[in-house]
Amino acid sequence: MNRLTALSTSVEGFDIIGDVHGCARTLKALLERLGYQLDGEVYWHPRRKAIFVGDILDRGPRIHEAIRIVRAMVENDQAYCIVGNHEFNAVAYTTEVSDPGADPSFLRPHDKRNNRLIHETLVQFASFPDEWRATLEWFKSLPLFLESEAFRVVHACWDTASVARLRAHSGTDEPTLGALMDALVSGDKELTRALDRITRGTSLSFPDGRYLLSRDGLKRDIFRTKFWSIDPETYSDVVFQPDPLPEDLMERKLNERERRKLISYPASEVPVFFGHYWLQGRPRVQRQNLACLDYSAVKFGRLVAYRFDGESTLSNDRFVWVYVDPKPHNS
Ligand SMILES: [Mn+2]
Repeated sequence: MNRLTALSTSVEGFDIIGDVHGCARTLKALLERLGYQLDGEVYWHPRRKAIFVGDILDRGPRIHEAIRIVRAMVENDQAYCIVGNHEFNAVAYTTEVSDPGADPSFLRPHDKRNNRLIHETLVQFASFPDEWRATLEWFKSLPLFLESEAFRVVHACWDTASVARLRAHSGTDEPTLGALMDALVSGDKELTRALDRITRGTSLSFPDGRYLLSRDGLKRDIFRTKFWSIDPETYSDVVFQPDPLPEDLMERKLNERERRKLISYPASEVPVFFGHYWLQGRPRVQRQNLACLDYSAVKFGRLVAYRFDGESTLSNDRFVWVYVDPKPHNS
């Protein structure tokens, strides 16, 4: 029996919380709205536990504080947190892969784009070097996904084959990021792909060598796809990324090879909760067994939770959220 199953029998339910990205003030407001109380440094609830879908850090104004809140809850058994692509990025950015004596090179290259993404996190931890080191170790101790008889939690995409691959490698049902690091450093492609799939989701290449210039000026030759469309036929049925596709590609039909690369989650399986997708608007389930909790908090959207009590059919009534204050420093 894994940790989550053991716990489900002793609590009334779980509050699953989307990508925080350093919006600590909003996180505190959401926890309070959900009935959590502060005892010393730890938020707790008499009958419920919180589950964070990852991406606590980067981008926002209060990254250091957000990590302190979540870590204190996890270490005091009031919450679980899984690894998002940003927790993995931070660990990879600080993990050397070069031979001793050579110029240091890192699992995640220190290029302009990657430097920019982690910059705010490093600035906020600059005065706390020991705590930053401990935080990276804590990230490695986090599970890559959670599963119980009633539900599953993953950052971007529940892909059965990738989950099986990660379990087989670690020899446990609930592998941590730390259990993969040696294999990732030695360049294990299959494992890298499995981790990428569950923390970033699926993507497709643009056809005919075409590419897209994103709003931040980067050239993209792939576009991110969502895993919850049923029988998708065209690119517009599967694209999710914030930059829209060129118009003439939107109605392009998916070919067989592209369809095979996509993943779809069966309607007969237990609910999956995830983050990652920068959704906007009023939170609602994607399907009766799929609920995304990322509503772009750090872009002044909403920080969202789903109050899960074990139901097999998810309901739009179970979402709770806090609007993020549009004044940039109040997030
Ligand atoms: Mn995110």
